Amino acid sequence: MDAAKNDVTSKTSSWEEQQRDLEKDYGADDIFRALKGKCISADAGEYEYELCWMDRTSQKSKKGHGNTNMGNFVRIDKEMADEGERADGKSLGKGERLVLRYENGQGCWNGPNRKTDVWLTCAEKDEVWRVSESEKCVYKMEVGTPAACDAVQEPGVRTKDEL
Ligand code: MAN
Repeated sequence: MDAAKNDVTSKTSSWEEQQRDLEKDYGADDIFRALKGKCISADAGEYEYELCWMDRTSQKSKKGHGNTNMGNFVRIDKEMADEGERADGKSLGKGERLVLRYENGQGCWNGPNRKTDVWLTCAEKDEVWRVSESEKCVYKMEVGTPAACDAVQEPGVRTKDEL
């Protein structure tokens, strides 16, 4: 009897977890659901920065000073990018872009909890292009990904409002 009860309890909680997951915003056509659980990273100076899709961003010290949470995924927004071209082609460019918000990361000494805006631009492969810290503990990641491609934004192709 107990075994049967335990089975019902665990199935109920797994069902509830899946219900909550279905209510999360995974973007148009649920495109980010496929990326959930995957991580990509980039080397920058003292740190290695990591983006785990729909999960968290983090900063790992190369000198072994540990791993700092830079925010947990909260929602998908859209914002206008207005950036010049770059020789390597890895620019946010101009036009509407998806921005993934990661908030409430590890507290910053004398400052806010760390947070990250992850700006996406259509590209052929998932790659963290650049990471910057605009103010203390407020980070911006620029990321290329096929998940941001649609009819108006194809890799390497200028859209009308970019011309
Ligand atoms: C660490 C890093 C930096 C941050 C400082 C704030 O060194 O997370 O990015 O600016 O802490 O004290």
